[in-house]
Amino acid sequence: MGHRAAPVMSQISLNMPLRRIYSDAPGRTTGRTEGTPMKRYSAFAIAREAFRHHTGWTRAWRSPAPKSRYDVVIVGAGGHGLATAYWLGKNHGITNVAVLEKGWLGGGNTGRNTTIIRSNYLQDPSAALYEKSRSLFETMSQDLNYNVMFSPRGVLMLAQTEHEKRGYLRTAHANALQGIDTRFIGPKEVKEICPIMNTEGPRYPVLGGLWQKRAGTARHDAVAWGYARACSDMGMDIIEQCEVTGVTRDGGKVTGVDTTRGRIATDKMGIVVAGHSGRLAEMAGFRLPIESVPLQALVSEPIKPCMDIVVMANTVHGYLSQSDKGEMVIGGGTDAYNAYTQRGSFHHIEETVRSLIEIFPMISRLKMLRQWGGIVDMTGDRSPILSKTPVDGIFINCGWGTGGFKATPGSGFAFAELMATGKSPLTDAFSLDRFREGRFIDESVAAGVAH
Ligand code: FAD
Ligand code: PYC
Repeated sequence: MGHRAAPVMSQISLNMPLRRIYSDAPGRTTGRTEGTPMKRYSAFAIAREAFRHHTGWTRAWRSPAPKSRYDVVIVGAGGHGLATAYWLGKNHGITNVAVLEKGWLGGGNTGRNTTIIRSNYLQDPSAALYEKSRSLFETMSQDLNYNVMFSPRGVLMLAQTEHEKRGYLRTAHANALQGIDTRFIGPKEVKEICPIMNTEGPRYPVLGGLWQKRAGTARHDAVAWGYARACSDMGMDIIEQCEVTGVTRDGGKVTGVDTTRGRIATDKMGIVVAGHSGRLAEMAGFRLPIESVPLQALVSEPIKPCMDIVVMANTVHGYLSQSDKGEMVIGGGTDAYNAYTQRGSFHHIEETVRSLIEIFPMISRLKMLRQWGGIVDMTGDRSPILSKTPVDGIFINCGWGTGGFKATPGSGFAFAELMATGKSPLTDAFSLDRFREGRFIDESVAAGVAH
């Protein structure tokens, strides 16, 4: 059993469902018992296990039955929910916490995204939040003692119209004032950085791009697994296959949740369920300015290394990077209808690939290996909501839309502060009130994905 806790990253493909890797075989018990400290991963541990046929690995996180009451209940064991729990324990000493997950942890958008991390946003509150997050990715592997494979390979957002060029020049100036290291580069430098690109047309020649050298990618599942392991080690309960089906209240105050594994009492609750936020809010008795839409991605068969940066081309609605295994990771815009199904329409894949072939003609010969979709939660201003709610004791973290993976550690850091203390400088601007008061944080350009 223990060997399942030692992920061999190179053997795990991007977006492979977690349950195929760590599936809970019936009748098995956890390798770790309550209170046993987790074993540190190290070069020495790998060597030791190699000598004893990997029989000594323990499970990365416990699988407990729910207790009847917790100080804090987090709904949703995606990256943001787990990061919130982690920072509640680490920064605020709150460890009597349950993270409830209706499926398997990381099986939502966290395990379905294309892992792009950057902080080149326009507005000050967003720049602060995304840059905090990007900087936390730099030390995450060490902080969690878990290799999240952060790869600061650089992200380039192409300008292919004069309008887009002006927009990115503006962002570069704003980023300079915010202390974020981006710059606008011309077509010659674009070609030097990414030689496989066709910068000369046919429809939209490349006029330059917004270049963030310290941006990049990380292994998405590993982020969820690393946080889960650290939370479990702090004594928190991560309860999978536990769907929240109702929220109980006493007047205007939360008293607990009904779940498929029984009622759990709490007077503090964080809703962190991405595309399902509207449904949870409805259970709690309030409404959100959110629409849920499918967003999909695909990977090609693996090929030899040919591209060592991430390129996003919003005019033609596509983006591209190469995974460590050699697959070309491809995505486009959202599907144009609301839905809760985790798949997208086929014509969308065709449009995305057709557009990208103009910029990367060499991908025309590749076969698609697999395709998948997630449900993203879109706000009108394309900025997230990190906020108290009309129900006392309930906090909401949602609205990350097409771009929340990059925000995972920073979102957890800030949301934990909000939940623990009632206030966080990083979340102030992102409250629900902004929709009533007209304080929108317009990030439709920085979102970088057509919608
Ligand atoms: P999730 O990971 O979706 O976690 C929410 C969890 O809540 C889920 O596990 C779900 O099962 C659970 N849940 C829902 N309802 C209930 C319930 N009733 N009871 C219990 N649990 C429940 N962002 C980037 O920054 N860069 C990218 O390159 C990028 N690419 C993307 C590509 C695709 C195809 C998709 C779909 C998204 C992409 N994103 C990207 C967006 C990013 O994936 C999300 O913003 C982010 O992962 C959201 O994380 P989360 O933890 O909030 O949500
Ligand atoms: O937010 O950078 C992003 C992104 C890229 C692909 C999907 N979202």
